[in-house]
Amino acid sequence: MHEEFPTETPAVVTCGLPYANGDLHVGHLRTYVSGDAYSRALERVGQDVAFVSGSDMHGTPIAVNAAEEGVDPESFALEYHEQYEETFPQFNVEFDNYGHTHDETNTELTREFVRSWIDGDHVFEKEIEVAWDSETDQPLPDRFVEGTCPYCGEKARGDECDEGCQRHLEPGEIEDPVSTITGNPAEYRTRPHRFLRLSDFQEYLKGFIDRLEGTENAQNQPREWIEGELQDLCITRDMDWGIDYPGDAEGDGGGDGEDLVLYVWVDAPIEYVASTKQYSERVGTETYDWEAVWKNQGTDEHPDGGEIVHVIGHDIIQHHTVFWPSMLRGADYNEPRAVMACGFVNLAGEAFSTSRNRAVWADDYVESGLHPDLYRYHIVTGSEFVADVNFSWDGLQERVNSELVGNLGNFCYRSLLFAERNYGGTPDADVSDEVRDEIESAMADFREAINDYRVRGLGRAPVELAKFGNEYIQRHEPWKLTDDDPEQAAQVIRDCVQLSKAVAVLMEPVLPGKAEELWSQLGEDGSVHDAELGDALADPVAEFDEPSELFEKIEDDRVEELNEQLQARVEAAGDGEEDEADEAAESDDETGGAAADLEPVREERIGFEEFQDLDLRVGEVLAAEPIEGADKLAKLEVDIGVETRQIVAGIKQLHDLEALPGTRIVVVANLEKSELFGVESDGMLLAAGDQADLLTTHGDAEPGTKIQ
Ligand code: B3M
Ligand code: ZN
Repeated sequence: MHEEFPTETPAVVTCGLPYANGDLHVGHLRTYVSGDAYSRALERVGQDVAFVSGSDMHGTPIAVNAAEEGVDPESFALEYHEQYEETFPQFNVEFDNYGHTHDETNTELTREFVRSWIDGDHVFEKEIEVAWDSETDQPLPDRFVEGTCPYCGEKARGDECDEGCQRHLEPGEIEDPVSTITGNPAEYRTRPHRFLRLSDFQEYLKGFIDRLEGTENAQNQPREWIEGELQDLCITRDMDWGIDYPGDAEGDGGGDGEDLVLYVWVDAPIEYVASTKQYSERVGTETYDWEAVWKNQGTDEHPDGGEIVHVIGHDIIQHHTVFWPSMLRGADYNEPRAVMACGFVNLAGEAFSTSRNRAVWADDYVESGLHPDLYRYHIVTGSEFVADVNFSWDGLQERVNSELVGNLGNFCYRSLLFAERNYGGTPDADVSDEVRDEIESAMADFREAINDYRVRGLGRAPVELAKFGNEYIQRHEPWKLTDDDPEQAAQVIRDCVQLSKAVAVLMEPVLPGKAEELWSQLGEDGSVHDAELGDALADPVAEFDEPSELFEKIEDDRVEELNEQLQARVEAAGDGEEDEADEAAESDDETGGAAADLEPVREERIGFEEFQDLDLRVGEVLAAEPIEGADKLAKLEVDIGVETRQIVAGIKQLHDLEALPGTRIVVVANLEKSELFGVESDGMLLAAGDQADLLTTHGDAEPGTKIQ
């Protein structure tokens, strides 16, 4: 449906806005580094692109934390906002604009959006029951109340089921509500509120979700919500802190309370637009026109509008694929082209715990003196973007030492050193066909990673090319050729310099600082940030100076020290009770931050006989369909060689069911039959983790083959 990148129209890449309510840790930074890398990659292929975000200043996440510290929410949030502005560049995350939701641009634009919805008759007033603390006599919006999720039964916050099904909850929906202010059971009181009628957009959303690109989770998870009954979205809250509900042309102030502000999820995504607008205003609309990107029908020059790509954590998919497109549509703005939703980050195999100080804070990393690109590489290539990823100092060391020092850095250094010593730079010879083909194929991989929204692929491309380079040098042993066959030696080294140049261009998105160093070692003028992908094959500079090593090995004692530092801090924070408030502050809003625990391996061992009791078989999915009414379940027909089985599995939202037939899976064939949602399940498929990564076979074992 969409044209491949690069397109003629301008693009914008946005990152989920961090709530300005606490220090950032290396878990939070995943989305920002990934968004930064993706937007740099788009630039490399010649796409006109802006990269924007901003701090999320409103809502109860800020109000709760500010109240706790006894400061007003505005100065509280501004302080963190300023801190974030300093932190991002320390990780080479270079936004074209980084604003915040409380500034004038966003306040104005938000009001315009809401007025458009009112004018379009998409807003209505309704009296609803809201949670109330009778002791302090105040309303309890969102995080001021906790209770049980009515959909999955897990513990939930007032507006989100953060520990369970991740659904957004409307005011009044949470069960067994308890005030987080006093700990008392909350009461309900009737209050007038404003709603955006989402059902107006239901038909539109059905089409939208089919057009949407990005990661599979963002396309699959919302399908069911969009196809089911769409609940209207309450867009006001009984609070002081936020953007005032603007009312309509008749001067309707909204509700009967002066304290009615817009729900934080109204003004937060609008900051994507506001931040782009600020960028345009700064550089001039001839350079970058925000309206060409965002406004429906774009401009004369770009009648279809631009390419909008949102990079987020997977806990806020619903907001970006159901609410946000409706909000845009209702105000006559363009829809997102893609939503890229990443998994969480674990810390050394366990969840981050900010309350127990079990976190590597952004500042810790900066103070470690390790280059920011090393973190970027570790986090971007540590797993597929959609999956959870692990950060650990040991993991970082291992990846850096083997892949960056041992492979990429080593290849470039030995190539350029040999070239400089023997030829004073690039030898006079042509690139061989083999090397040209290899570089072209790396460029193709890079383009493919962009168009498939696979950020990891962007990090892998230069490393794979360097790996080829090392093999190529080993195979040709140019040091033996300089005397015997000088022409051949020059040819090989010419190839290696070309490969190094290509590596520099390809590594720029994920390793931008190091790419710049390599670029200058190659004697290139200007910045690699202005290079195009095609420069990978352009002639290298004839003369350059003696190179230095790009990367330094991380020594064991350094890692030990960093681990000890983390350990000492966790111990200092004590195992004591986590205080409630910290818990509320925790995992906030991580845009890809907090995570599920990795369970320790079970101590108790089983005998081989016990393992043999399991009849595990290779199966092939013949058909897969959703089970109506069930949130997560799908019904599969699976060929297990000896027969066809019907298996029920909780993968409905996690996989594109239509794409499953033909997939090899692993089935527990002798599990007792069971009934799920009234459907018989005869066997179980094996899958890893909460994203249900399906186990499959590496070779071509036939259905029915026993697994041993
Ligand atoms: N501030 C943080 C979160 O829920 C929230 C994101 C807003 S993006 C428009 O992850
Ligand atoms: Zn739930």
